[in-house]
Amino acid sequence: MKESYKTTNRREFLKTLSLTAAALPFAVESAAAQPKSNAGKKPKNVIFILSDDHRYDFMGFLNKPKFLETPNMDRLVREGAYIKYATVTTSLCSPSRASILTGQYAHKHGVVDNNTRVPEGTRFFPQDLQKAGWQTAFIGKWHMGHASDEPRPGFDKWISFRGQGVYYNPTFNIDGRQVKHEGYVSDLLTDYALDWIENGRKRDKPFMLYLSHKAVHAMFEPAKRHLGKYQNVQIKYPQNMADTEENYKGKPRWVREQRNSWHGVDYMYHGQMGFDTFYRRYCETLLSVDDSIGRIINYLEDNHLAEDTLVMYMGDNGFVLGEHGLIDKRHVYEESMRVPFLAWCPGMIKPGTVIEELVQNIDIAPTILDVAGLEIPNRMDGKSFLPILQGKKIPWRDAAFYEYYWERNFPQTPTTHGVRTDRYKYIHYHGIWDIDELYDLKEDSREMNNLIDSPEHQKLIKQLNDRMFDWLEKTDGMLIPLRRDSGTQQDKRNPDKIKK
Ligand SMILES: [Ca+2]
Repeated sequence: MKESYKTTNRREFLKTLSLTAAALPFAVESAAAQPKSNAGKKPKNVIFILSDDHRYDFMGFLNKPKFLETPNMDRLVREGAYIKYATVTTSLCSPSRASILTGQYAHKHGVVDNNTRVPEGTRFFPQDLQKAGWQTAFIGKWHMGHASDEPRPGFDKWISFRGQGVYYNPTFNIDGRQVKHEGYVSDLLTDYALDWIENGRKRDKPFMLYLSHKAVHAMFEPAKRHLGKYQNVQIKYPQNMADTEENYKGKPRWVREQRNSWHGVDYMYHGQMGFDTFYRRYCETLLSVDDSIGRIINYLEDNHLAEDTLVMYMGDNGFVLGEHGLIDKRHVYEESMRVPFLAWCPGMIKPGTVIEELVQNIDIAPTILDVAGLEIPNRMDGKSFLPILQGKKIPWRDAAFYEYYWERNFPQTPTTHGVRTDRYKYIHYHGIWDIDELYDLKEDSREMNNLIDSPEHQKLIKQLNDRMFDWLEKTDGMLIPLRRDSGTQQDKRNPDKIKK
């Protein structure tokens, strides 16, 4: 089953993309038909569009789920680059957002949970851009600390809201003023983004727009025009969702235990939502993000900015929809660690580019600074992938590292360290009496066959463990951070489902 699952997906993917085969990099015979290479050319401007909790494989062109349509994401893939194995260094909103803005691992920037405010003195890459004469705007969800929506350093224009915000009729902090709105948050943020590009910036300077959506975070509320669109679709449950001995053979105990928690399919958000509604609303809510991408790129084309502007679309972390009996993120399984990542710049990126390098969230800041022609500061852990977008081959990391710190108010996921190569993933837990994990992702993309006790993999496990601790030691990651109790307590088990 594992192989046929994989093969089908691959076939579906190729079938979908074959509609645009003329421009595809793996269609060798079409290589001669490519437009003249733009390698080395840099765009003048950058638009970074971030979504919240959008998982890597829920995009129309990947055909999973089959009913989901994301024509604008598909267009970015067709006309730009699909960064296939993009991952985050921590699969949680605030830590990942801080990693994007600083280019640093969570253990360096210190935002290790969703309640920690960014430490004073933290430097964000837009501050460097501003200093270099760029116009910068932050529009949307900041969510590093819940209490404040005040403007942060590095932005000429600031439109944001506190914490998670709301989907309908939000109040925004606009450059320090509280302004009430009527309407749907994704549409309003896109309105403001386009208005700033059109009217808000100084036109003689390059610009960087950071458009940060609330969607598609729980509790999902689609735009009215999308609500109910998928009401009658049949949902295909992941094969590894059922509570069977086979599904949990070789898995750590905490995984099965988490089924009956805020983040499990048996006690979803403490009984607030059933799985089918959850799945449908997630897909419907995502459509407003796709609409937003479409409006942005259409505007750029209509206003002759497309060739000069690099547009990147990314999710802040993945999301699990039933795999292993779980929902949400935090752990290091593929659905949580991987994120959607697309890049579009008709003046620079060859249409249909598929990038297989292990790009991570910490690479965004260095890449944007590279576009601006700035040196990458030593404080950043990431690396610019601008040359890769330009079609060049450069030395790149052969392993992506991962960390997640246990949270008192979400105690169901343990502190986790991980390392993912192009083939293997090693997972090492801390502070829990349980087993570690090793997966061969080429043979077992759903991470069901734990090889941690396999005799022929012991040498590899030792190597990956050494590499992981070398990484932690070299980057000052050997201390586990302790934070004061904070946040609401999503820490219950459903008493009806506890086995006596
Ligand atoms: Ca998130």
